Amino acid sequence: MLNTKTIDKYSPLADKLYQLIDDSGHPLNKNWKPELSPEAIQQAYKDLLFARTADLMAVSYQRQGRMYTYPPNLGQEAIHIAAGLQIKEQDWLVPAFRELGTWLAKGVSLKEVFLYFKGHEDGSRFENAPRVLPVSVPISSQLLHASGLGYSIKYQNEKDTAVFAFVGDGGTSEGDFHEALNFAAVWEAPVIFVIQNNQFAISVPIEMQTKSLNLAVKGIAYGIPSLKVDGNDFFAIYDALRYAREQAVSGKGAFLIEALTFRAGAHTTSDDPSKYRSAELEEAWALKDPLKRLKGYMEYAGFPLPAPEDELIASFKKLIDKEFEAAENYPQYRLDDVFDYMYAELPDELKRQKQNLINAIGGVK
Ligand SMILES: Cc1ncc(C[n+]2csc(CCOP(=O)(O)OP(=O)(O)O)c2C)c(N)n1
Ligand SMILES: [Mg+2]
Repeated sequence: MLNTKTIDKYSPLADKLYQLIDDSGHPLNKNWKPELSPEAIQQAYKDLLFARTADLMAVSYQRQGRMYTYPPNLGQEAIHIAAGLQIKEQDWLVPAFRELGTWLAKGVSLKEVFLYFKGHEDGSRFENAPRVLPVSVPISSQLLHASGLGYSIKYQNEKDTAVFAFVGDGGTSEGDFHEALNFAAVWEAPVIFVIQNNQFAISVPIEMQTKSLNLAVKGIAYGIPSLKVDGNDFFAIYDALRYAREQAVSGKGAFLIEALTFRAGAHTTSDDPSKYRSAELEEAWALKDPLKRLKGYMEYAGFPLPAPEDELIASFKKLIDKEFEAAENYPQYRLDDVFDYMYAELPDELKRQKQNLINAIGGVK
């Protein structure tokens, strides 16, 4: 378990990686015991399996032409489930776009996720998920929002509240990343920056993204305590996020986690990774799959699976199909509704453009 004494052993400046279990799920230190109860670990396994099943089905809906696009989460889900367990109701979730399990834990419905990827504005209007920002498509721009939220939490003296902000490895090359880190550091804002280093930004490999030793050192440069963690090790990432949140809410300010992982699927459903990475690399990372490792630990510790995996998947598929049907049966958006959200009172020029559109499409549709 990380604490103020042990954290020094994992300095990013020495390129240390925080890990608790090996690739087969066995503890690296035989005396280690997880903080979570056997029941909580079984639940985490179910949540991970559910998120994975929903993610695979989303890809399949898109392939059937029923959704415009989708960014697969396959291989990165331990980070999302661990963050879902650490994020509290009063905390803010500032997503990138590839952290489905955390959205679900915060109360976003699959119907809303599917609506978003079907291009519907209401997919960003979460009915039962307070304090979740919508996806901000320009990479890293969400981190500025996160630092602003962190500043406001501090300014308003909100207790026991933090911001969980996600970004990818590619996002660390954007100016917004650096501005957000600097601002959060200077104002000691309670923001937990989670970099999902899945080693690719579409086709750009991490070696072409940065000359830095790792991504966690970028936090050190701004005076933010930072840690590089095995993001496919559910227990390590869970513990790191617990420590990060404790630091943030105790007034110590921002924390940065580089979660090392691998995007096992395509960048989005419009991408073909076989064009830019080898089958050998994919096979090597399949051995570190987070679900496989979590199950490996459960087997090692003698916890049974809550039910046979194929039965769980079959029951999840029914629920997921229902959510997708709800998204498909949702009322169509009006084509002129792009004009509706920016201004309380539409400026004359936009009124003219709106009328032109209505004329062109033959009335409001
Ligand atoms: C400012 C900006 N530039 C380019 C894009 C197009 N784009 C979308 S995702 C992406 C790669 C992001 O890579 P990374 O940050 O590593 O996240 P990952 O997709 O691997 O989760 C790019 C270049 C964008 N959305 N915004
Ligand atoms: Mg990436």
